[in-house]
Amino acid sequence: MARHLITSALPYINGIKHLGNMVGSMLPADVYSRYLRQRGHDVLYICATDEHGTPAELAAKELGLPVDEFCAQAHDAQKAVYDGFALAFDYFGRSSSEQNVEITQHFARKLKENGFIEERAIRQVYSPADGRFLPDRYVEGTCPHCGYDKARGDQCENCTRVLDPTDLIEPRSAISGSTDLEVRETKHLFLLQSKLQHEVEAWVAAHEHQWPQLASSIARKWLTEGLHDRAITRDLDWGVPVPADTWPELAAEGKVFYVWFDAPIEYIGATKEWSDQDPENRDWKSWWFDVDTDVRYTEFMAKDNVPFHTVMFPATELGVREPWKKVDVVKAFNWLTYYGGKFSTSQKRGVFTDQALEVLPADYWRYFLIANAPESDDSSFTWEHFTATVNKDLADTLGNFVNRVLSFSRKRFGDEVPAGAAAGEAEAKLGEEIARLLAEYEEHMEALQFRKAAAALRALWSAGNSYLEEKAPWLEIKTDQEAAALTLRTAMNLIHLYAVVSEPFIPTSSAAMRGAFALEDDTATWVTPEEARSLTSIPAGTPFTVPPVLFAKLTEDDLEAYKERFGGQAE
Ligand code: B3M
Ligand code: ZN
Repeated sequence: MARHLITSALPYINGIKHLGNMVGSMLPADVYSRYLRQRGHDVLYICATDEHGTPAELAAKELGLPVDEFCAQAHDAQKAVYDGFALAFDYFGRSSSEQNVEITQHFARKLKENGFIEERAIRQVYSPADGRFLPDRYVEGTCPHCGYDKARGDQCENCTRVLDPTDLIEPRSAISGSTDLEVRETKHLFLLQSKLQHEVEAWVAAHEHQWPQLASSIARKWLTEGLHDRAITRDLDWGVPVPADTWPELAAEGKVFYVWFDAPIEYIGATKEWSDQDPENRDWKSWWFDVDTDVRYTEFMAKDNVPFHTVMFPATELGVREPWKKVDVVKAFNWLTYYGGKFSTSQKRGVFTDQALEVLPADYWRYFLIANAPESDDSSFTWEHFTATVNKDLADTLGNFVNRVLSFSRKRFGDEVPAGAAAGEAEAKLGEEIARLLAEYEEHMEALQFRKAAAALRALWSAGNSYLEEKAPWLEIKTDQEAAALTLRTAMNLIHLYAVVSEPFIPTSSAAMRGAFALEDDTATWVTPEEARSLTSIPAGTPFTVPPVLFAKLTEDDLEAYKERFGGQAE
């Protein structure tokens, strides 16, 4: 048994996320956490809303709400959707928590003590029309690198490069649209990342062998471009305040830390939020402090977040000169596209997570998204692909198997698992196949290869169908009741095995499958190779019920309705 710390990139507070966000962070983190828990590991899965910065202020402004009120509401709204997706966080915190404020300020003080933070006067975009400085997303314009004309002052959404508002060509205020902008001088704190370049390089070199290629190549690219000193404070009303005991002047001016400075620290902050709810039994530091080899830490994120997690946050943690846990494995994802185009929160294109749940239950989405996760490349969401996958894999291969076996057995043998003949050659062959596929499934899960894991799971479901077709109990029953009973009992054992091993992907349907059998005590959390080979966990005589249809088959009309509602092509 090992201790696994798992985090997924913190979703911004500024709105309900779309399926592309879900598939590249929280969902795979949940699948992996569930899998590890089932395998008996000690798992802590932490996530939170990322509440500071200009996106929050702008979203609150749009709704005419005070930003703290907006964040409280938006946090609850996001949490409700994640509950709907059955995301089993150990804790889902808020980066505006007092715990995060405390730890962020601590980090900043330490960085200063160690010579990695200094005060500098900089020239910043000021908007006379708005009467304020315009940091980050408060400025929009054309990206100097790729020419994208809706680039934001903090990062270009198109080429993912990190920007400074003064880099933008033809800048305009995101508040008023004013192009009458000037540059004024103001003081800010700078994180001297350049001084940490060599240490970060050495750290990346020592760890990247555990990261997928996508993550290490992005980290390498950043290191090659060189780590630059960066302003880590902003002129905003909302954020972690610069501590007055250390920087009285900046604190008096109301400066707060830049959102990307405090957001990763919230992984720690949220763990403390969790711990503070039950301090007798939960020890946040035992997950984060001086635990280099005791805890395995895996982070999940989309590729645009990789530089912050592989280079910048490690630089911060290294500069603090305290033994804070650093990431072991960075699981990064490419983009999920909508009909080959961008899912876009700002342009409201694609399927949002709350809408997805209005259309169909979470398991349909969980399975489809993970089976098509953008791992080695971008992948495209289309309703055609989605409905075809649901029908083939979930409705036909899994759902139909479960229903067919249980209904047929009940009709011919009553409400208990029939005994039948002793297992023969076909069962031995099936058992070998199941054990082999299960080992494959485990291997892919452990390697964080989600598409491959989904394919192995699907192959497990298919193996049951092949067995059933081959044995054809509906024919056997005509000549040999005992033989038919053996086939059904074996198939019912498969159903129970599917319930156990499919749980990380489709927890609700798994519970329904498991619940079909009135076992005296069903404590199975996983399936051993021996159990997979023998398929005898559900003994003859076990009472069972037939659950309602697990997965509805989607029709042409459904498909048309989805396309009508969400748009059936890229814009
Ligand atoms: N909120 C960006 C994003 O949602 C940011 C991640 C923070 S992770 C510490 O993509
Ligand atoms: Zn760009």
